[in-house]
This record gives sequence, structure tokens and C-alpha cells, in this order.
Amino acid sequence: MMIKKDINMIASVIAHHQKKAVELEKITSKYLDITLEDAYLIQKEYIAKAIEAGDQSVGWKMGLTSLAKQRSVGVNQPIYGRLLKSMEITGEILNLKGLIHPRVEPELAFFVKKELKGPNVQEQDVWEATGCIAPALEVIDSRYKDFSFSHMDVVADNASSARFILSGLSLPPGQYNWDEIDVVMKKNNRVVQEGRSSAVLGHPVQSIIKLVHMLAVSGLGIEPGSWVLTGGMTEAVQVENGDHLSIEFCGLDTMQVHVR
Ligand code: 0L1
Ligand code: MG
Repeated sequence: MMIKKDINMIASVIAHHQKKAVELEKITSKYLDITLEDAYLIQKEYIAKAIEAGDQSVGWKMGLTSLAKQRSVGVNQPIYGRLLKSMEITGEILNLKGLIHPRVEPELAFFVKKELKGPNVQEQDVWEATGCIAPALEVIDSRYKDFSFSHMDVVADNASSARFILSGLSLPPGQYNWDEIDVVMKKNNRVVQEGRSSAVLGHPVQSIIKLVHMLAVSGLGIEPGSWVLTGGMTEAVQVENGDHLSIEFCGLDTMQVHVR
């Protein structure tokens, strides 16, 4: 395990690159022995600093929740990151300022109204703790050159999370089959991705259970009042200035994004 001084130093380097939107060399090319625990401590450190400086924690994101995504980046398990208020976009404009090479992916977000904590949390506990579910978009923007990283690198970089947009809908958890939501993403009027919510660990509720169990390893849990992004329902779509995305969560909502 790394010493606290190194954790803090790497955390401030990554935070700088996130803030300035400047590409970063993989931290594992310099720190060969970094463990998964170190990587999550690095993530925790700069998020704590941001909160000390006035930002607010609003929840968690799960990443690499589909086999296809795990294969595409060569990491064979889900990872988590932290969501801050400053990462939230309200409205339809995705401003490229502060981003390097952003990609957008459709997700289902669970609002957790009751604490979920511990290695024994099961599906029924998650449903009891879920206040509502909303279609959402995550903007991922790995700070690493060419979106290329190892497991430890991506965890240390907040699981590539950069921005998120909630649709504004608050859907009752019991009203839909949440593993049967189809999604169609169009970029500039052309279909670029199609998928289904079952791509998220078979059912997005499994992503919440997995997150709770992963957090339990560090004695953490999902706090009441948190949003959780459960993971991409399709591959992420690269965007550039002038692009328009239309993302249909079939039967629920269509979200629009104008990239500027
Ligand atoms: O949210 C995600 O599934 C992305 C996690 C990190 C991998 C990537 O940056 O593509
Ligand atoms: Mg995601």
C-alpha cells in the first residue's frame, strides 16, 4: 500500500488535470505497485478536497457494468466513482470547456432515500431504499491520453466521470421492468447506438447491490439522498462541437444534448 503522502500527491496531480482538462500520463507507468485500495483512496482524497472547497457530494457512479465495456477497456470488473454537484448539467447544453475528449452514454439513475450499507444488502433492500428512478446521461472523459488506462488508473481518475444529466423524471420503482428499457441514441439524426437496460449486469438493480458490496470493503455505504448512475446501457458516443444528440429511453423520455 502507498504512503499517505504519495496518495495525496497523486490525488492533487489528477485533480489538476481534471480541472484544467489536460491529458495525463498513466499513473501506473510511474507507480508500478499501486493497489486497487490505493486507487480508491486517491479518488476519495481529491473528492474530499473538492467538498472542503465548497462542492457537494451527490452520489455515486458505477462503471464497466457490461461485459462489452469491460472487454473494450480490458478491465474485468465493475468500478465506482463519486458524483459532485459541480458535475451536474441542468438543461440540454453540453459545454466542452473543461473537457478533453468527452463521450456520452445513457444510463438509469436510482435515487436512494434510505442508507444502503454492508455486505449483506440484497435486492429487496435496494427496492425498499429506492425513492425513484430517472433516465440519465453520463459524460465520461478519461483524463488519460487516448482513453487508455489500466484498472488502477481509471479508478484513480474517478472512473472517467466528468458530467451527468438527470432527465428530471421521477419514476416509481415498481411501475416498470427496469431491465427491459430500450434506448436509441442518435447523433446528428443518425442512429449511433441501440441498447437495453439488461446490459447493466443483467438488471440495473444488480449494479446498486454491487456498489453497496464494493463500498462495504472500505466501511462505506450509499447515504440517504444520493443519486446512483448504474452504468452505460450502450457504448459511449464521442461528441464534438456542434453535435446534437437525441437519446430515446423508449416509453419513458427523450433527452436532447447540444454540444457547444
Ligand atoms: O461509466 C463507465 O462505464 C466508464 C468507466 C470507465 C471506462 C471508460 O472510461 O471508458
Ligand atoms: Mg457510465
